[in-house]
Amino acid sequence: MSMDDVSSGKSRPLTSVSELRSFVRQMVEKTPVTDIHTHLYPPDFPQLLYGIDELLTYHYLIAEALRVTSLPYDAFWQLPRREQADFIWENLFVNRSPVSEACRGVLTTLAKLGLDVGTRDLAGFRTALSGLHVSEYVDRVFAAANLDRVVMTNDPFDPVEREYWLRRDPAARDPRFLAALRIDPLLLSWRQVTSQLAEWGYQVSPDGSRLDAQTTGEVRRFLADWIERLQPVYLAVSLPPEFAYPDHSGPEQTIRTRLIEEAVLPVAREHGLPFALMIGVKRQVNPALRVAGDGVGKASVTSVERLCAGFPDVKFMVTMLSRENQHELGVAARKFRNLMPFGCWWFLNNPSLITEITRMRLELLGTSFIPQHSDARVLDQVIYKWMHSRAIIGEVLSNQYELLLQTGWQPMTAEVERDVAALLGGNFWDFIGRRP
Ligand code: FIX
Ligand code: ZN
Repeated sequence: MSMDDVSSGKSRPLTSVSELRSFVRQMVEKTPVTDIHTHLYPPDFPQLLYGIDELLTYHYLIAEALRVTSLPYDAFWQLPRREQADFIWENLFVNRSPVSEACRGVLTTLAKLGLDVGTRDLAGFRTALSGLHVSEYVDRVFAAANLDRVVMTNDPFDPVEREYWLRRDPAARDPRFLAALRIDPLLLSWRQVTSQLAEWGYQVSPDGSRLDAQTTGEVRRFLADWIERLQPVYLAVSLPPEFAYPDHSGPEQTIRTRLIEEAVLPVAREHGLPFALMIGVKRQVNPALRVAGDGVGKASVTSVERLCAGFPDVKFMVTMLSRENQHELGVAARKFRNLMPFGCWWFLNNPSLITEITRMRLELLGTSFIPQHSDARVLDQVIYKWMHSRAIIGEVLSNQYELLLQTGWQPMTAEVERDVAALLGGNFWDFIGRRP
C-alpha cells in the first residue's frame, strides 16, 4: 500500500468509531484466508474426513463426552462411527447445553450450511448432508469459509500418505492444498525410523546407533527427496514441553539436537523453507483416550531464542500450546526477525484466549504475526473455526484502530484492507518468500 494509492483516491479516512468498526468487520469477512496449519487433504485423498458424524466425533468432543459419562473408553472405541456420534450428541447436546467451543462449532457449521439447528434433529442433519459429492463439497466448504488455500500436514512415514504421494503426479495436484513436510518421527523416534529409512534405501544404520557424517548426509537426502516430491511450503515438527535446544542431557536428546543442526536446518536453509515448531504438547497423558488423549505443558522459549539466534539465515514459524508461553513468545518475536509466531493452537483456540493472545500480539508486534490457523481435521470445521476467529480478530483489531482514532490518527480504508490481508495470509506468504 503506497501513500500514492492513498492520495490517488483509492482510499478514504475512517473518521468515526461506528464507520471504522463496520469497515473492519466487512474487510475481515471478505478477505480470503490462507489457513497455514490443518490436517485436511485434497478430495481424492483416502483420509479426508467430512460430514456430520465426523464433525461430532472430533477428538475434542470425544474427550468432552467421555468425561461426563461412565462408559468405558474401550466400549466407546468399539462403537461404529455413527453410534459414537449419537453418544456425543446425546451427552453434549441433549443432556447438557453445547456451550463448549467445539460443541458450538458444530452448530455454527450446520447453520452456515443452511440447516436449522433449532430443530435439534440429528437424523434430519444427516439426511440433509447425506450423499455429498466430496469434490463439490470441498468447493462448497471453501466458499462458505472464504478460504483461499490450506496447508496440509504431510508425514512421509505415514503409510497412506507415502503411498498417495509416491503415485501422485505433482501437476495433477489441487492447488488449494499446500503441503507441509512433517518430520516428527525423525526427531522424536529416531531409533524407530532408521530401519524404515534403511529399507527405503538410505544408508543409515538400521538400529540408529550411528550418527556419522554419512548418516546425516542420508537424512538430508531423505528430506530433499520429499521436498522434491511434496513441494512443501515449510518443514514442521510438533515437540513436547521438555524440548530444549541444544540438549545433550541424554543420547536421544543429543541425536535430536544433531539431526536439527546437521540435517534439518541445512536442508531448510538450502531450500529456503521455514521450519515450523509446534511446542508444548504432552502426548498421551491419557492413552485410553487415544487421539483425544494429549495434554499441554509449559515449554522453553529460551530454546526458540537460541535457534533463532544461532541460525539467523533460517526462518522459524513457532506456535506454543501453553497460554503461559504466549507473552514470552511475543517478546522473543520482537528480538528476531526470523521468528514468526502463529496461531492460537488447539487448547488456545477458544474465544477468550484468542482475544487475549491476539490483543497482546498486536500490542507487542503490530500487525507482523500470523494470528490464527484452524488445525481442522474435518473439512467442514474450517467453517466454524474461521467464522469464530474472524469475528474475534476483527473485534480486537477494531479496538486497536479505535485507540488510534482517539489520538487523531484516522486509519485509511486501504490501510485497513492492507492490514487485514496481511494478518489473514499475506504475512505468511511474505515470510516464506513467495506468493500463491
Ligand atoms: O501436532 C499437531 O499437529 C496437533 O495439532 C494435533 O496432533 C492435534 O491432535 C490437533 O489436531 C489439535 O488441534
Ligand atoms: Zn495440528
